Amino acid sequence: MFYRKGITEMTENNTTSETTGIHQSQATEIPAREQVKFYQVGSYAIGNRLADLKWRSWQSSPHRKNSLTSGHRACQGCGEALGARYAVDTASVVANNRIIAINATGCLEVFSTPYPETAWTIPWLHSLFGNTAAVASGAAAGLRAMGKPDIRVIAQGGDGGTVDIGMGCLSGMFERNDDVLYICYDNQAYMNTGVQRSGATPPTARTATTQPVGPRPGNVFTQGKNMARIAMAHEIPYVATATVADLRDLEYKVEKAMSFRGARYIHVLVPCPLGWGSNSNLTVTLARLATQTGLFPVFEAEGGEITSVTKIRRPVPVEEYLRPQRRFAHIFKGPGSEALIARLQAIADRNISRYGLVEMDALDEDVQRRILQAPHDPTGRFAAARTCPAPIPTKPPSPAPSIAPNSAPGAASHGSASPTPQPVPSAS
Ligand SMILES: Cc1ncc(C[n+]2csc(CCOP(=O)(O)OP(=O)(O)O)c2C)c(N)n1
Ligand code: SF4
Ligand SMILES: [Mg+2]
Repeated sequence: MFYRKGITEMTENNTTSETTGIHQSQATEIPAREQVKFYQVGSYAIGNRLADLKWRSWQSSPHRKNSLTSGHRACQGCGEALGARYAVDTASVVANNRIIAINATGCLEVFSTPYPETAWTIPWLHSLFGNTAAVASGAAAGLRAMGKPDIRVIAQGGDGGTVDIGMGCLSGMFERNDDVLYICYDNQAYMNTGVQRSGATPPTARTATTQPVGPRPGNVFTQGKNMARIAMAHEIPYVATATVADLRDLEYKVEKAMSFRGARYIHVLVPCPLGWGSNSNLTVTLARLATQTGLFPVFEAEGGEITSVTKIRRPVPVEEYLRPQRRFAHIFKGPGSEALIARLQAIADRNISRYGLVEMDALDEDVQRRILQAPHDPTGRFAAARTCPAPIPTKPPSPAPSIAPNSAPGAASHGSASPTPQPVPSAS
């Protein structure tokens, strides 16, 4: 495991007491001054002091980079700040601090670099809103041309900068397999400019541009853009999803991504208290609920194939995730609320069966049945397409051309050099 390898190296460094001054306990391999707070054994909390070093977060290491340091202006409880700190610190440590970050316009860029200040302690470059992947590709190519391939390039952007305006550049980066790790911090809307809908905004969610009014309040029921699957379709070396609820998993995935050369993509769910209308102390809880409901599957893929999935012990009903967020408050009011919640539940259930998120045998029969019967088309888009009435013709249809008897089938196909068959003149 890459993550364990990195930590082991750190442990070996720590034993050199001339450099660290920390005494190592033979029995536990944990530095003596860390042996406090017994109640934390087995916990997965940040700074888990008694866990074996190989399981600890880079954030508990005195050797961490601290790439996004104090002084930034993110809101209290900002998932994006939390995710970026863990992701970039890990990438920096793994790259021996030989790293450069390219950042799309968006909250992360704005709150970390109010001119002329910066909260970044690594080389960092602001691109435009939509060309981050192209700028990162150029940086990687430039470093290669300068004979400095040891300097690693990461690119980062919000969901708007990634799945909407930046998607063309990102697809090109994937297709060329440029040596860049792209991290998308998905808070499911354009937060920096006042919470407008993006291609990653979930169905029914209220945003500034999807108001909770009318017969279908909030965002429309669509598939959205599943960027992780789009990245997988490019068959790049590594794709992963993660959330700020499991920061060690995020660190592990960044570390693993950095072990590959070529294009890599990590999609991190980062709750936004301001845009989601949630309490700032619920950021981690909501990220966890997003995965435990099945709404946000957490997995890894290599070369376009899924290689690991984070299982859910017990699927949580989607209401538990939706209720604490004011962006979904309207769906709990009004006559159609049960049907709306059922449709969202169907999306979660479909993910559960599609990604194999649960051990079915461990579930109650009614939950098993609900998941197995989850509609293949929870957003109703395909059904809508099938039932769409035929367009009303605006002028009478012209008579169907009769084909001359000696013309071969398919002779009129596109681009054919054969003479176009002429309609037989009508007798009248
Ligand atoms: C071409 C262009 N259009 C619009 C903007 C305005 N703009 C800046 S950031 C942003 C939204 C960013 O949303 P997202 O990428 O999801 O990042 P978030 O702020 O949510 O983290 C917009 C619309 C811009 N900077 N450039
Ligand atoms: S608006 Fe949301 S994403 Fe932006 S800084 Fe605040 S909490 Fe973070
Ligand atoms: Mg966003």
